[in-house]
Amino acid sequence: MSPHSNSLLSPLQTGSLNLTSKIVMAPLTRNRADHETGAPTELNAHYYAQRSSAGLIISEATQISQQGQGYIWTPGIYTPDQILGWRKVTEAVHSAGGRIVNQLWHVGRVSHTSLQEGGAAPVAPSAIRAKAQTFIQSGFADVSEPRALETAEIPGIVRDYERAARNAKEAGFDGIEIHAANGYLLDQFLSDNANHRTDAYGGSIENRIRLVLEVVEAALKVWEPGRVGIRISPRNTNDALDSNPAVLFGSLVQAIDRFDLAYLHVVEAPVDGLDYGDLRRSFRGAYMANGGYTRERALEAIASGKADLVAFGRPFIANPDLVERFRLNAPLNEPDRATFYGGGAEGYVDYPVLDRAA
Ligand code: 8OZ
Repeated sequence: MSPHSNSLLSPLQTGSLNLTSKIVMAPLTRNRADHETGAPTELNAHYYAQRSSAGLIISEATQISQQGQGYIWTPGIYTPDQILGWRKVTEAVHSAGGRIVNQLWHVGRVSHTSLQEGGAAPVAPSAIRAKAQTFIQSGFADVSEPRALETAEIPGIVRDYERAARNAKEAGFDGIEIHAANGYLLDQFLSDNANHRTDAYGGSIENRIRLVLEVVEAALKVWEPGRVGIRISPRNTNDALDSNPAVLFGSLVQAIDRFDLAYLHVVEAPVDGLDYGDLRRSFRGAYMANGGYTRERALEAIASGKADLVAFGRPFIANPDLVERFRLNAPLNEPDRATFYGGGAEGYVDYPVLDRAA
């Protein structure tokens, strides 16, 4: 990694990504893609462009295939329409001086038959239903009973990631982030409560991390490593839980380090026996911290060297000019939960920026 100053607001080059500050817009599911095609729209382009002063924008989680979709109205990156839609987004962000990477997503068992082709069962490492909910056309619903992937199907999933990575490049993104967090497919393979497989993808830690490593390798067929990041969440949501997350995630990060990726993005919820400083020290690329950070905590994390980058989610929903507000230590708008998921412009592109005259 290139020399980096220890100030939140100063630039950072990591890999081939030149970031104007260490303030990152976290991936945020907003369920406002075109309802027919799953393609991003002009409205989505406007929303991202409004936030282009972020040091880096990570796109909302984007399914790599229809099978990888788990919520209604999330965008995809597997059809020509979707590539064109994302091109509007990347062009709008670049014209406004920003950078944006595409978060590649397969939800695995966190899905519902109503979102799957032909009403099929969602796929998972093992046929174990998650104690989790999703939202579908009719509102919140329990996730459906999944079926276990055949060993012979796994190369096809890896190819879906590779195709998505290639599509993201065609769509004009600056890079990609592999979503291996929050209880979705890759996290399900990692976690021993969700992965009961007896083939080369289950059992030992070496086997459970295999799919993530194959997906990284697939991404690197398309992208240089300095434009690829990965997100993990040792304390899982969506019911993917491992019996020994400290050892599992320690091993995973050590294994990933050899790829020279641009960054490791970590949802830092407390986990027994896991020291996030240890994870950070076993990774040579930039360490991106995420999880309820405030301006104060972020300044401290960067100044003390605990993190190289800090990702903010909800503050970016409500404050398109979050970087400017942090610079001035100005007050923040409060996000409105009622408009987080689905809907249109309201609660999406209508949060005010600071009045500079004031
Ligand atoms: C909130 C609602 C739906 C999906 C994640 C992609 O947790 C998500 C997500 C968040 O990573």
